[in-house]
Amino acid sequence: MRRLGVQPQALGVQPQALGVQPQTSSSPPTEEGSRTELSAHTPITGERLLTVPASTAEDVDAAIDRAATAFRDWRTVPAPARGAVVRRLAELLTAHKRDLGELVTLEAGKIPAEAEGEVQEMIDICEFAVGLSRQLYGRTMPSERPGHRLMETWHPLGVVGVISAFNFPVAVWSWNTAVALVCGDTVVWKPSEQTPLTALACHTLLRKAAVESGVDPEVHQLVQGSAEVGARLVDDERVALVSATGSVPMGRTVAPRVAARFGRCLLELGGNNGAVVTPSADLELTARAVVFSAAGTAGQRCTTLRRLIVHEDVVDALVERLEKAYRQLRVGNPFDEGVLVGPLINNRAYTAMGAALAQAGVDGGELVCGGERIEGFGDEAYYVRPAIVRMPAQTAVVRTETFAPILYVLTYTDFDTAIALHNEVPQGLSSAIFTTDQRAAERFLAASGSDCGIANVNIGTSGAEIGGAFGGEKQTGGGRESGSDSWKAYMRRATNTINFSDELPLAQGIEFG
Ligand code: UN1
Repeated sequence: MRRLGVQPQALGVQPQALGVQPQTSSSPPTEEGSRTELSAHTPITGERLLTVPASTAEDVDAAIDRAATAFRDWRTVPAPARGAVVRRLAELLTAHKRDLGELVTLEAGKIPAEAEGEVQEMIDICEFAVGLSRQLYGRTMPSERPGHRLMETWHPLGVVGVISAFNFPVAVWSWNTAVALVCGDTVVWKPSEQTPLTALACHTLLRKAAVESGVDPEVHQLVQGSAEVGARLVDDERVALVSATGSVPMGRTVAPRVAARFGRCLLELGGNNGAVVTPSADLELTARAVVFSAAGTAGQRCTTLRRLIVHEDVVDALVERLEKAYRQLRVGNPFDEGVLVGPLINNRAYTAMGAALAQAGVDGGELVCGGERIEGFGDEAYYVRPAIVRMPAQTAVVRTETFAPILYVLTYTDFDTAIALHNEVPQGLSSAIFTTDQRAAERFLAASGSDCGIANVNIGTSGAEIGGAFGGEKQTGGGRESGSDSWKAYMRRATNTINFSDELPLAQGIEFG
């Protein structure tokens, strides 16, 4: 069993082994003002771990400049050769899986099994991207003109700005970066302020992979700091694509600013994921899936299950099972054996959870279990018992994403009402149905069913594999990352018409002169 000390080293976590060079004093002030520091904290105890320099405006500008310069050569490297650096990255991630997982636990507070799962997700997307590097297919279409060929080619886009969130501090970065690199783009990464060490470790491993593969390491840049640092990526014309993961309010700021300069945006914003449970559902399987999706990661996934819409015939039986399982969940220091739920990221998350539960009570909700803080980890460490609340209606608080482990249970009598309730939220990321009735499953997946980017059958809303496209509709922002053909967002398409005849026929049969 590993217990947390003040320093990550006390855990056996070796940031230096991963290339993380902590700073103990401020770097010198720059022309644009004094350099500020970014403190890495752990939500496990609320203690400060290490300090890293925050990027100044000048640093961000220089990073974008280096990425833009590196792009000029990188775009001409054959895609399979670009894949070599991603393949090497996968090897390094595999070699450092445990260390990286521990850093993720330390900074994001998720349990080691989930933290290592996140590192595995990085390895998986790297493997996907290596394969993709030989499959950036364009189409050939029949031309309407004799002696002509019509085709599409895909080209690298340029510099991709990646803005990522604390809760998946490494996987979401890798979805973007592995794919962007094989597509021939260069990357400037602005990670969450909460996870600077994890970011430094990944950045260092990628640059090492680049050097070992004979590639210019400037293809990847890291900038650290507050939202202001991200805003510089958003506003800079040299950044062709801004891929941002975070809250809906963040997306509302990013999208119009990128659009104003005709840049591209890929948004993965909030979710308020629901699951419908029909009378035919296997309740044992359903309960297990619900507990992982709703309470796992302390409810801090964008794919966390937040709304359970259950048929009136089975609602009592299911809630009873869930309550029993919730009461057995061990909440505590994620490094401790048997713990399944770690801390909330910070005081803000804790306060938001309390406010949501209070409002749910005002709305007539009945607390089944959970919601209480568990003391004894430090004043600045926020551990809560995951909560289940039975709601009489889908009130505003249920329609709002609260990034904490609250599961609202709603009841339905007819299937159309269940679908309507399910879709009656502004977000559209992930969804699920638990049923053994094929008709119900198909109706949920049909055009008039779930309106989300992810719709599952007999699987929870969280824990997607990298092979599929990941993202959602409505306020979730519409972007797709990770597998399938998401790579197209990282490239530009050219349509080419080639005339190999000695005539010059015009399209649409036009005669000109
Ligand atoms: C996120 O919470 O931003 O599907 C990403 C999942 C993970 C990714 C979550 N593979 O839950």
